[in-house]
Amino acid sequence: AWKKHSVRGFTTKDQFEDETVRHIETTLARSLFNCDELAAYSGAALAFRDRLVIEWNKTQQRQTFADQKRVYYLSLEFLMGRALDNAMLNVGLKDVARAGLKDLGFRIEDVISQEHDAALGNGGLGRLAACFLDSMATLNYPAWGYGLRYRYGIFKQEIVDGYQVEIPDYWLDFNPWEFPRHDITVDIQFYGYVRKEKDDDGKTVAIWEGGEIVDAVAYDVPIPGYGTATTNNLRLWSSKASKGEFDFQKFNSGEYEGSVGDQQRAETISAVLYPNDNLERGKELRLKQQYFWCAASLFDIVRRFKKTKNPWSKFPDMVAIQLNDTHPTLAIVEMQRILVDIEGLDWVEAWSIVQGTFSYANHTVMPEALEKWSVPLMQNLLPRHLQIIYEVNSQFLQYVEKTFPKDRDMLRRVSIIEESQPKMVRMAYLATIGSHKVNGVAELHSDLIKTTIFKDFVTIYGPDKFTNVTNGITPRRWLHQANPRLSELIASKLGGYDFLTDLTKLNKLEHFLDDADFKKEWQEIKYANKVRLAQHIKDTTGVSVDPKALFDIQVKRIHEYKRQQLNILGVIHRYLTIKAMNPEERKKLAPRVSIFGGKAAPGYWMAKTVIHLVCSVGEVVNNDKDVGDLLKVIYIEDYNVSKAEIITPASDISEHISTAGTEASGTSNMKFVLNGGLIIGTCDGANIEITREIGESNIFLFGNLAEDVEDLRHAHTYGDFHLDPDLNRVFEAIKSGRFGDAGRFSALCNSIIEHGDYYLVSDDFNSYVKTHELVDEAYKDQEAWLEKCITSVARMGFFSSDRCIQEYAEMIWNVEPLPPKE
Ligand code: DL6
Repeated sequence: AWKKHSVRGFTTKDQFEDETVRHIETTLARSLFNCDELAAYSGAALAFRDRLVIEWNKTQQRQTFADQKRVYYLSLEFLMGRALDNAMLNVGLKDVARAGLKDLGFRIEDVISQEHDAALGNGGLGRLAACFLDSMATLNYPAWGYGLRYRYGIFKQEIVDGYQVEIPDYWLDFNPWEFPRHDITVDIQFYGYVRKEKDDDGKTVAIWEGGEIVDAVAYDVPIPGYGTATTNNLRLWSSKASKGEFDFQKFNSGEYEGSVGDQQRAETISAVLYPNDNLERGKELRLKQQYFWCAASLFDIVRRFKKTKNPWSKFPDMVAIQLNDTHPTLAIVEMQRILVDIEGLDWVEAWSIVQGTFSYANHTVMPEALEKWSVPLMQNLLPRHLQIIYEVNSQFLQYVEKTFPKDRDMLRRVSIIEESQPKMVRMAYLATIGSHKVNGVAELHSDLIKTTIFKDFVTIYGPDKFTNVTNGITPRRWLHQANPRLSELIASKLGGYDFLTDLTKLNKLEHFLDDADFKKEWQEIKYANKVRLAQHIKDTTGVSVDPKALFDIQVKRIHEYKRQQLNILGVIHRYLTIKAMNPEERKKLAPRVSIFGGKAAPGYWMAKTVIHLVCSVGEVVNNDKDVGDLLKVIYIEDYNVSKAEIITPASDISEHISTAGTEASGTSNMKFVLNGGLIIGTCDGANIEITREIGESNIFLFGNLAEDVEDLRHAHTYGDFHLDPDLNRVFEAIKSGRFGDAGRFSALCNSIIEHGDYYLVSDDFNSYVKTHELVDEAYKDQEAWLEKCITSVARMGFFSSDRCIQEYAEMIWNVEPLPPKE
């Protein structure tokens, strides 16, 4: 009887329209007479959601019955962006939807743009997690993501009078993509104390008691693969007061307000994403978030494993848990607690299961971003976990002492506990000790971690524990969805869209370098993308920019190490140079639009000053009639994933100019090149591998190398610092008040002039300016420029996140794909 009721998704335009209208009228209870774009979006999203759910259920069933190893990707951030367009493309029904929506009186682009970005991340780390989910589903890996369901994602940025203002991002008004699972609720304990007692066999057992309980409620989000029926699950946890805590005790005794207060306190745990990128603040609520999410996820994973009735020794054969940076490191400790305290395994056996299960990806070497938690804080919040950390540390140090008896200082250096005031738990060390593999995210970065933060660990464990997996991006979102015309043009030449699942196929594009029609169309597409961005700039800032000018773009989080300050100081240099040019010289110059975008962490004052400087320079330059279209300076507010989809395809050149050795990988560099833009960059992160793939003549590299950075910084601290003369001229202009009140920028200028220039702005300035001159020259020869762009796209195959996921699967997780049956 069940079979005849099986649900089928729509496949035709008429069925899509029926489904959309049905949802608008019934699920949303909206009359068709006042159906606006938002209602059309909601109806279409629900129609697509139904389709996803059908495959999602089948995928989950298949994975359960297959009883094979699964991977669990633990990430505190998933920067998903919009889901509808992605769902349409992945299930291959965008044309059906376009036609259906047109019938109903809507343009598909207007409908898609109604969706609020799911912005549960700060930047590269969270977006990487989103690309990985797409690749894992596309490659049919049995994989789950686990994260937190923040009520407020990354703040919305408004630029008011040239300053960043933060507005809360409440994104859950209407979110058709999640399914609350009120039946899947886990009790999470905090605080309390640990009691030791003897069990029946005389073994001492630890019992964690008291404290408070908060409920974790699961919300599931379907993740469709591209061109496959596999639809994986992203499970996000939301916090809620535990029923036992809330309902009766206080309420019945008349403490109504108190009980509501408890409820609010519990809900605070998953309320807001911490808005810091590459910066840790050590706040108790953040640690609470981390434990809440790790404990709920581990409970879920263990429960699923126990259903298989396999012995514990099989756990690492059935479960791979990937840590996205150190934020989920408590999962290691929680797993050991479950095995020893709850399941009664012997310590050593438990620890070997833990190490066999976990792997850790490091995403930064910068000291300010490395997580450390104060011991007293952890003692109070998670008393049993701290004991376990001490025990893990003690056994590890005993091993180190035995193996390296001559290096007495090594124990201090590698201890999980830093002997500071207060003592601190070094999470990167704990993650390394508790994992079987540790990887960096680009070659240079993976080499650097082996010679800096993990140097001693390479000595202790040998080099094989450490590996590299260079980051990648999903070509579905970052080419096909963001740049549909370019994707279509490529498909027309390569005989189909296979390149979207095997990006190395792009290399055939090099055969068309002499095809005049192809090149003309390529150029027209780039121009159309620039027109679209110019329109967005006009609509949002009121400034008109000429789409024929060279678009020079730097969009990413604002951070001193990413050096937006170098860029804007370079722009001022350009402005001063133009002002000093005669008309003949000016005629030779390619007009430029310098475009910036990105959010500053609310408490990061220097980053906010950089934003203010960009806006102040824009105010002067854009209103200088003498300069006209030769230079425009734009700040695009509220840079997010959906804006990136408009901005990325419109660049001629983009900037990836971090101080060498500071950017672990970068991923927007890959997105820009894949969309036919060239890049100016330092020898840092993935820029190096991009250069190797596309060829040195297709990239504009400049600046000092990572190996020289330490010496330069050292020299600066001993007074060996020379301010670049061109940079000095720029500072003089700022100090003269040419860009508004100079006082507002003095700290920024002085960080370079007087305080050691930690990010080597002055050391790299000359090389940066000269390289921009090469860019100007190269842009004049449009034919050669175009050839560089096409050649680069053709050689970007390596940077697909599919390649990256395959490397993780084979080298680190040891999981096999589980494709749907035909
Ligand atoms: O690996 C993804 C991304 C890299 O591309 C960036 O270079 C890197 O800065 C970023 N790292 C972080 C570290 N945050 N923490 N903790 O966001 O990861």
